[in-house]
Amino acid sequence: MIFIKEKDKLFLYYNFALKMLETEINILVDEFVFNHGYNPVEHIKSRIKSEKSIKNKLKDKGYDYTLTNIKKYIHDVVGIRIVVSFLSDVYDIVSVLKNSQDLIIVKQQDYIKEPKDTGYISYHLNVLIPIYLNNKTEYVEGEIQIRTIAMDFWASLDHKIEYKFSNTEKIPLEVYDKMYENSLIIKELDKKMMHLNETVNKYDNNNKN
Ligand code: 0O2
Repeated sequence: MIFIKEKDKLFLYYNFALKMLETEINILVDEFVFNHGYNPVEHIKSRIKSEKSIKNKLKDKGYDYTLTNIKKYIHDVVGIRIVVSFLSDVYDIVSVLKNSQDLIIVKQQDYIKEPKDTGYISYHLNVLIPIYLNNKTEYVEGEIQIRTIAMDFWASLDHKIEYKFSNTEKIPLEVYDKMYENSLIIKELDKKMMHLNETVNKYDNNNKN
């Protein structure tokens, strides 16, 4: 009974943190659009990690499903994904988030400079989000993933492939290798599209002068 009550409270706080983070990000992006006259964001997706997914992740890490372990070892119960157009937009958004007066950055992982062994490319920021309660402020951890549409395309399909194989079944090496190869194409494509965008911007500036 106590576990359920405490668990409800924990998830209530996670929900508050998600709302806070969504608002913070929307304001920061709107300010960026106002200052630069350009919106780098394609779409933003947010979620609270399901209990099933939390249980599985704790199990994979070798921990029991307890509230202490959720708080200690699961850093992405609160998760937001910001999908942007171009590679340079990722770093613009990262810099905007780092300048936030409310969020405290606790960890950053640049999987663009150093992709995961699977080929996964993305930028991750782990932050502490303040939630303003009746008589106190609590800080709740959340993960922000920032990636281009191309990286998102790869990661979404990778996720689908992963789900096709159960926990006991390993992804066949040939599938794994192909996905890794495809991630290299994604990386190259992102660079090409960014350079194309820079060329297009030059035309735009020439026409204005
Ligand atoms: P889901 O269902 O997307 O939430 P850490 O404890 O932080 O050291 P963790 O949590 O593995 O270890 O951290 P990391 O590296 O930040 O990865 C967390 C999330 O990144 C994953 O959450 C995925 O969303 C994404 N990710 C990481 N590697 C891959 C990959 O190879 N392919 C895909 N498609 N996504 C990846 P979850 O909980 O695994 O999944």
